[in-house]
Amino acid sequence: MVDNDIRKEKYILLISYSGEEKQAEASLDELARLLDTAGGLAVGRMKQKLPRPDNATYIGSGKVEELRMSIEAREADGVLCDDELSPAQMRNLSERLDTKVIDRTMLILDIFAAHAHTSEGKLQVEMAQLKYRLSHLAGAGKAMSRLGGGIGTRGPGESKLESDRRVIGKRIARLSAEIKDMRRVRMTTRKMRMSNMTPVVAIVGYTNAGKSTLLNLLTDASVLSENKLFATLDPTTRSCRLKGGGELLFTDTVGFINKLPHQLIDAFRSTLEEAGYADIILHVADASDTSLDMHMQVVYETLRELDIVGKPMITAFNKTDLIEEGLRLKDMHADANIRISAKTGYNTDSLLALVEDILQKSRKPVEMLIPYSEAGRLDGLHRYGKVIEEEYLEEGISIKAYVPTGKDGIS
Ligand SMILES: Nc1nc2c(ncn2[C@@H]2O[C@H](COP(=O)(O)OP(=O)(O)OP(=O)(O)O)[C@@H](O)[C@H]2O)c(=O)[nH]1
Ligand SMILES: [Mg+2]
Repeated sequence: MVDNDIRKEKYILLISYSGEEKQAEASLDELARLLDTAGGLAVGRMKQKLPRPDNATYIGSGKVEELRMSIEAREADGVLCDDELSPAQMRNLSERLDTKVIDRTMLILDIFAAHAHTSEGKLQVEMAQLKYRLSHLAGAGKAMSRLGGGIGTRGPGESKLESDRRVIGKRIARLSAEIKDMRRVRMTTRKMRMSNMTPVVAIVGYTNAGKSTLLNLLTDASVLSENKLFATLDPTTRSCRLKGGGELLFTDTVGFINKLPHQLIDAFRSTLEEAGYADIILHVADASDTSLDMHMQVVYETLRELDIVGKPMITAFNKTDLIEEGLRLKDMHADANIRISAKTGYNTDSLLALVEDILQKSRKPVEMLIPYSEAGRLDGLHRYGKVIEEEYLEEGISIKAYVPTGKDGIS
């Protein structure tokens, strides 16, 4: 069946905002792309400037009436709100409009449910959905039960929609235990990887910035990269051989987004655990995006929230094939900036050189004599550190090399 044959659910996008109108529009643009990723279609928009969203109906009463007429005129199946609604707002809006009402959080959870592939990813999403449901059980009654199906209701948690708080609570406890077990297994794998001492570069950035495209280019991986939000959820690590003979591991991670549902923070934490252990953070930013500055800010805020701080960082301004040459690009947060195009390969060799350079700066020089009986240690030094001089003497191998600062015990 081709895409056109499926009848897409139609939504009117809704936002109440207090800042600039331009920002509200950009947020709705992103919401429309999220909806597209989830298989729905935006058929209209409604904005209202308010000091704060209305407690009862998110937008003002008059606007609700306008919205009701708009839904009829456009034959929309529902309303999609740019912010997470309280149970009362959801119930009131849904009753007054007599239609399905969903919010940004439900939409993102829905996309995550559809895109999670690993068993841990699936459990994490189910957990986030259950937490959302739990926080919306009180008083939501009709609004939740009238959802019926479709966007906002997919995923492993679906059949439990009507379950009571206790059942959901029990399920959350079981999931936590299962996730904990999986975490233990992952720690062991990581320990093995750490002991092989190859430097790890974590690729982070806003969703759709081009992280997976860059990983594919640098390492011949075949991670799905597409013009959708949250194409990647589960981390992938691949190795890249450097021209000078060294090796780097690149980890592609889940993208960040503005107004990230707080229920998903735990899922992000575990997905980005790898980044916490990386030697260097490679921040990929989409230079062609008009919201570039705001997106970079979201990346830094999310990294802070996840405690990924204090690591050497490179910001790669990607998609420079789409922008004018003179455009000024600078990220003051990063140790180094570079312009690249993951699509055309522009400057990606320089990027690797820059990674090497920054890594080297975070390493300390050592001189040592390795006895021939321990010659195996040389292998680790070559892979993890950078050997500058290697001389075979009678009493052993004399080495001058760089080893990482903060990590001792080259073996
Ligand atoms: N023109 C241009 N397009 C690019 C470039 N890099 C990536 N893209 C496109 O941008 C879109 C998103 O790329 P992805 O690699 O999937 O982005 P991502 O950061 O992995 O996104 P998520 O996994 O969804 O967070 C795709 O359509 C890519 O083809 C680039 O340098 N130039
Ligand atoms: Mg990706």
